[in-house]
Amino acid sequence: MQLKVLAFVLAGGEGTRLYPLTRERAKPAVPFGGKYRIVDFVLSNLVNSGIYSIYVLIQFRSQSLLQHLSDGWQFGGILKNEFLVPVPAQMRTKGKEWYRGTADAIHQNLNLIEQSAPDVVVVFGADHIYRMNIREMIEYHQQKHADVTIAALPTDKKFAKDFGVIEADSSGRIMGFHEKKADAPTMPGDSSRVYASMGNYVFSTDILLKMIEEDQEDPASSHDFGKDILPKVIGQAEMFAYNFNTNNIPGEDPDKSPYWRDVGTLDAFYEANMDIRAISPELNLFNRAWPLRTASYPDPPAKFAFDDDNRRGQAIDSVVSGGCIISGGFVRDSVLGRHVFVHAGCHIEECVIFDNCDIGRNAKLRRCILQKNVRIPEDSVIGYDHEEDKKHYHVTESGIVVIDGKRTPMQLSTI
Ligand code: ADQ
Repeated sequence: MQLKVLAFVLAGGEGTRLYPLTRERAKPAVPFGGKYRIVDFVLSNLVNSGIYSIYVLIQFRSQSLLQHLSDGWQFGGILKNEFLVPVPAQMRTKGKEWYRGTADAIHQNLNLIEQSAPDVVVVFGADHIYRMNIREMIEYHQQKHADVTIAALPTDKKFAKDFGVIEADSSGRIMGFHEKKADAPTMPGDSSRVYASMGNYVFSTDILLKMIEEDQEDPASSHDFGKDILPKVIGQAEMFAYNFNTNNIPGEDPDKSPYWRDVGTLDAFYEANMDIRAISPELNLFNRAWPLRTASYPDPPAKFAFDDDNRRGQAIDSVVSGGCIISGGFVRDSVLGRHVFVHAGCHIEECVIFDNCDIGRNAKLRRCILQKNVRIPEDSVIGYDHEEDKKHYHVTESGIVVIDGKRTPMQLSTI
């Protein structure tokens, strides 16, 4: 395959349903799985697939995301075809507006496509937890002589209202696209499932440019791929669905369905974190042939110690990041970010803990998400009595307690 590929990562989503995790940061910058951020999944998928020409389109509350990209991802500079550049809205529209929708985000950056003249443009969201060999999707796009290829996944029909639903024939040819409609058609021969768009697209460049320009002329359009463009171009372009279940990742069991989660809600976010902690986890981060890349921090390795009363510090079925100290506390079924200190006598069960938290002696925590820099006082009990928890914290429908922390203090130059 000798194709020039340009990637756009749509990282401008507000992520309102993940509030309060998104109060200070865009959804792609939300920490995940200990030391990672959500955006690391799509970026690793691109880089592991050999795609190094990447623009990341950013918008809402982008400082934390920018910091993360500069800490870990801004490679390039030596080879011209290797770059990862964050791009805020360019105000190229007549009204000089922010990105009005996903297609407008591409429109405002058409110059980047024109000046690099790629054969194909891949436009991927930044909001999902998944591993995908994007090279296979591009090969499929070529084999089908497609203009547009959409990654798709058979999904329970009750989720039709949350996704773009694709109608395709047995060859994968797309006959219809229904954005977030509860009554969207189910899959042929399977009335329990719909074929959901993953919001990841491969476009042949000429068609993308034409579609985007035409959409800009439409005063009724909200300039979104799913809402406006894809339903409109059915029949006018060669469109194919790429079945994500056929995707193969080097080093993974080919008989196992690939992992993909939309972590749009706090409960879904929590469950996806839980998927990495077991001894044989649903989402395995230990595949060295397909590493999940992220910023590298100079953290010391995690440490486990006896406390003064000779109690063991231990963590079972858990993920523990660099810089953590478990001193005589017990951690089970949890995901610990960087530099978490678990003091003597603590009992932590089924928790997701972001960086720099400190859990005071003898505290008991169950089914909690702790944001960065949380200090839990000694002897606290959280996650056992939701009526009490609700007085102090955000508690989700399924009973996950979300605890807010303080902002990370920045070290300034002193002169
Ligand atoms: P949604 O889940 O509603 O549907 P959307 O809010 O459009 O997704 O966000 C798609 C991606 O674009 C996300 O990665 C988001 O961060 C980013 N984004 C959103 N607005 C942006 C903007 N103005 N500028 C830059 N980036 C922006 C979409 C599709 C559905 C599909 C689901 C799969 O429309 O058809 O089923 O994704 O989750």
